[in-house]
Amino acid sequence: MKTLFLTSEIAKLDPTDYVGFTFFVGCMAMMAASAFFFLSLSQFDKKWRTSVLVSGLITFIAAVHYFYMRDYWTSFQESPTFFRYVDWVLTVPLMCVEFYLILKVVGATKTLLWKMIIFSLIMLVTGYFGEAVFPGQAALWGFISGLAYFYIVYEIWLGSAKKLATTAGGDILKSHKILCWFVLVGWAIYPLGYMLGTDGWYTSILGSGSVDVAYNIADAINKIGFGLVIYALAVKSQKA
Ligand SMILES: *C/C=C(C)/C=C/C=C(C)/C=C/C1=C(C)CCCC1(C)C
Repeated sequence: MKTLFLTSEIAKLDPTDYVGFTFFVGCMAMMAASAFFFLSLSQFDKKWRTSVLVSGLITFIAAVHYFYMRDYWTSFQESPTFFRYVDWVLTVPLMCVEFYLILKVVGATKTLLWKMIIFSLIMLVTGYFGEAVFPGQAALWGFISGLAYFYIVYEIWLGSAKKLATTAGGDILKSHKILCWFVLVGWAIYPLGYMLGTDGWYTSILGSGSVDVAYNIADAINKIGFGLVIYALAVKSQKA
């Protein structure tokens, strides 16, 4: 008869592993933010509850992925690229939904929503091709991904989303502007991280693994910060 050995292993985190440390902090930050958004839900009326709920879903989905990514990193000391992109494919479209939800009162259409979702998916799928499937052509795929990214930036800064926000005015316009800055500056950290992880740009300067530090910092800023802007808008609008 075969003897079965059950070994339970937990990967050790080396105290000098600063990349692993950012995965740990990312886990905790995403969990804490989710608890904050979810537990605040009962203070909002129906209209704002959905927006704050989506903020919580974004950080919650990220928290679960960060659990897997932290484990993957501590076990293999390798970028968890697959989990990373699954996380983004789920959370970035939800951020597009946030733009749509706050602009719905002034007539945002589903067409606008779908346009943003489709371009964000093009951005992420082509980015994945460059990072994981065809790393030899990282520059080409990164360029295509960048075009889709700029389309999203255009749409919210100058396109129809901007026009709707102007019509809405007041707190909605103010919050829309802050979210626009998140997409222009906060999201720009990702292509910089992509270049850190791709040979030929500047891998030699910071070493591999720095791509994950860049992505982890960017996720904390963009997912939690973005959610807090929505939360603050909900609090203000409800008071008015
Ligand atoms: C919560 C996750 C977010 C907000 C992720 C955003 C990701 C990006 C904006 C990624 C952009 C990329 C480029 C613009 C070019 C290179 C490839 C990517 C996918 C890293």
